[in-house]
Amino acid sequence: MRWTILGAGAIGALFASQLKRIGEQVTLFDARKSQPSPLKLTLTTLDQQAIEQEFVYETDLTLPETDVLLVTTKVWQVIPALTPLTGKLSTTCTIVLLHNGMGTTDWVLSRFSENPIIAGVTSAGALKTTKHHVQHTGFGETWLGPLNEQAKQSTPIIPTLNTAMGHADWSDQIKERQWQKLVINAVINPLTALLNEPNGTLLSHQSQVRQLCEEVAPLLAKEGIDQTAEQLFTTVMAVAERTAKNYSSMQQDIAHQRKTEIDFITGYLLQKANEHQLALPQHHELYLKIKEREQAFTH
Ligand code: KPL
Repeated sequence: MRWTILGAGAIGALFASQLKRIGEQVTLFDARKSQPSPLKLTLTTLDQQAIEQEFVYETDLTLPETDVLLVTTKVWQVIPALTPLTGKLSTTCTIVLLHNGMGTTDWVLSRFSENPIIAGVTSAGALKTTKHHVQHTGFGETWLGPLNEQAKQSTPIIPTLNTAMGHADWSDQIKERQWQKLVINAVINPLTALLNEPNGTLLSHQSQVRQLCEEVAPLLAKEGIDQTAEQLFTTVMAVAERTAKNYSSMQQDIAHQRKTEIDFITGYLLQKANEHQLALPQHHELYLKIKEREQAFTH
């Protein structure tokens, strides 16, 4: 299959490298670049092999050579990055949304109404140490679910991703998995960013983690997601433990004075809570604190 990766951050670079490693045709896309030179990238695999590869940039907005467009940008870049492709992208191209946060799907479904659209959630671990090096830091599962009728035919994607990443499968509960990941990110990311600590620090902040899970559980119930506060707490703590030495993406964004994904993580939770007339005061407080930090360097 022919893949184009939109957003060569840690996860995008990992998927690009792992797909190329198994012989897939992989290009990168960045609408802001006109004729960029190929990107040299070294992948360090889970078994510590170093694999050097070179990726060319696709610049034709129809992506004529692409079967699957994998969107791995920061969530706030999704709409600006896809906008130049609207009305141009070949309608046979499958779009896979594999980013943190929620709140982009309605826009993508309406602008690319003829394309197969898939939502994905991955727990694969990746670290981009430089522009030219990505490390596969942890095995993770990748779950995909169709967001429209056309996407139900896109099955060849699964075995290919499964071979490349060690796991990929269809999920008929993709909405539940997206919400679960949203809660993981809404708890781990702002807390670790504000504490300026790796994820494992939350093992000694369990009561705050529990309170945040208890506060958000009624919202998930309103959204039809069958997850108790206790289940959410167990899931969040398991991720914090499994990724104890890793720094969350929001900790890294704040530490490097970059815009964070808070609007599409906690901001999305607050917006949904508002629609259901629920209050999330502790999540709101985290939101305000991150916005305050972010505004200190984005203005
Ligand atoms: O997805 C993550 C992130 O950092 O954005 C977690 C799961 C918290 C791992 O660090």
